[in-house]
Amino acid sequence: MSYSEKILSKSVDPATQQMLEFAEKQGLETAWDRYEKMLPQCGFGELGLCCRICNMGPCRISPFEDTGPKKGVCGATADIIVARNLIRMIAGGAAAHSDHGRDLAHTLLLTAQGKSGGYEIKDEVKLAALAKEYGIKTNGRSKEDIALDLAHSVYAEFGKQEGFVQFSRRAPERRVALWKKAGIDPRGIDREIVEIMHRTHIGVDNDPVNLILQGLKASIADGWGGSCIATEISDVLFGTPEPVRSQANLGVLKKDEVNIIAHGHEPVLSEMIVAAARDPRLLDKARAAGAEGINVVGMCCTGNEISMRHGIPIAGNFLQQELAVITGAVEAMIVDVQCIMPALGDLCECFHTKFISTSPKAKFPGAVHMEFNEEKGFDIAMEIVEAAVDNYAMRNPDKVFIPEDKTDCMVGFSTEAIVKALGGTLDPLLDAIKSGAIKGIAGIVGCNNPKIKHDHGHVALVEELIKNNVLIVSTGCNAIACAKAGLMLPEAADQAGDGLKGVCKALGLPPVLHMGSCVDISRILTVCAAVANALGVDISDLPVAGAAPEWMSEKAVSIGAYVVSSGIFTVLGTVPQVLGSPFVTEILTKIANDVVGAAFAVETDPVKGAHLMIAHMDAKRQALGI
Ligand code: MSK
Repeated sequence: MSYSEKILSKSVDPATQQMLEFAEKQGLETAWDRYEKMLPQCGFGELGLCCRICNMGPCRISPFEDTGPKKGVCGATADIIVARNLIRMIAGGAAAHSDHGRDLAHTLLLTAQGKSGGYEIKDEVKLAALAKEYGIKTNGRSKEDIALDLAHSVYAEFGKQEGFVQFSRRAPERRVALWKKAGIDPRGIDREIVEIMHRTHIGVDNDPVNLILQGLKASIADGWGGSCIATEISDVLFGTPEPVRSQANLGVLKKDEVNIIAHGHEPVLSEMIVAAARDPRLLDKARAAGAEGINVVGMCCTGNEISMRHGIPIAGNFLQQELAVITGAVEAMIVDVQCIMPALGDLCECFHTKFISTSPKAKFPGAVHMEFNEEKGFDIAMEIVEAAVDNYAMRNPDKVFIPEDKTDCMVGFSTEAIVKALGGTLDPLLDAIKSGAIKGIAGIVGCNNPKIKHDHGHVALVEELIKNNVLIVSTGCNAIACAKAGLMLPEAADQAGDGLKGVCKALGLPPVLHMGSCVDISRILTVCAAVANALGVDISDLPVAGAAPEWMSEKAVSIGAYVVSSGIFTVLGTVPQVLGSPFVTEILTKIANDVVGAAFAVETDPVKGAHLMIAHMDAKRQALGI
């Protein structure tokens, strides 16, 4: 493979290609290089057949029929080991999303008590709507009093021992009845996650079906619980997103400004960074240092959060975090939690970039720790931004290389914004689906993964779907890939099939709607529930499908599990570590249909994946008689 072929094989994104070439010339290592050094990856691990749960192991089950051990020291078979490993991934993902939700609940509580530093209740309409869902009185009460009750109620969801998670009741009644029948209606968020850890301990649950059912239960607690709380409370505190113009890709970094990247997930930190960067004193200080201003940009889901609410540009998705540092133009990489590579520490040392960790839950080698807390949110954000401004003088212009690529996009399609764009009701969308102008709706989400050409899985899948009149709702790193590819502009409707193009042109909408960060997949669930309720059917009856073309994280495993548990057929573009158990594979790809009315498929070719989704939508349309 020639040098340029090698670079082109790694990413479809021109900015990424340029930066990879630049990095290689400088001798700087990236995730792609480390991935290559890992090859061949452990075959037992790839199949999910390695068990490290107790110290009699590690045990490895032979995948070959005739040779090698078929049971671990305790007697656990491949089916048990694969199922345990899988649901431990769900526990990790559900815990991450839900702890994000808990942090938002905490911020709401402090704000209601008047103890938070710089936060306020921005969306009183949503506050009242959520209060109504929880049966909290609103008449004649201050927003702080209502928020206090709401904060206590959502906080209680985590530690509940009995009953159900309130937002799960947004699902159609038939779906809830099905969850109850299957024993997977979650009682409390933390309880279901803890129960996974208990059941997967040596010598507890050794029935793969029973294990996977608990995995689904915890995932529902994530999607309809922890993630939903994160989304809804973020909207109350920071405003429910509305369509706004933004830009995406590394070209949003500016040569003559103090560049600050906010990377991670929770808007509690990034909202304050955005506010602090607008402070006149810091702006003056930046100018005094020779910069023309302070340029805050986002990365990964933090990028999605601040872009949706403020139009702040997004520098890139997961695999671009190191490339952003390699531009040599970043004064501070400010991180909180999730999807932050520990490799950033060593890399930042090659440049002047300050790598600033802020969460007591997430410390990194080589990072300066400036601990954030909500009581002093704005003040701490001011200190962090000031550290970035002070660092501008340390930039070496000879090391700066910023690719020019950046693409305009329209982001901010919360559920409320979509309904507003449709004229206040879902009817135009339902009519377009019934008439066939829109064949169906696809939720495309998830990460990047060096196992697949960067952004190719995302963009090729989405392009094929819109060509076939499938409306896309997108979050996470897929949303960033689509934004960079120009698919989040109303003009992108020209790439869609005639039916979808007509709908988009009539409403001024892009064919790919940016619905937010990973936790905002809860918005997609809410839209699906609303459409199903409007049609009087279950979510599994709708012509909808999901996909995670380049997924890699445990959060993505939990997302896939709750999307399927909600009745949505889901295509995975990278292979999950389950193939060591044909039985578990069959549960996930076939038997799940009998339990939750949906299942997974694995297809590494994104165009073929799109056609699996289209065939599924066609079958659902036929069953509905539309
Ligand atoms: S950031 S979980 S790499 S989508 Fe939410 Fe992207 Fe996946 Fe992280």
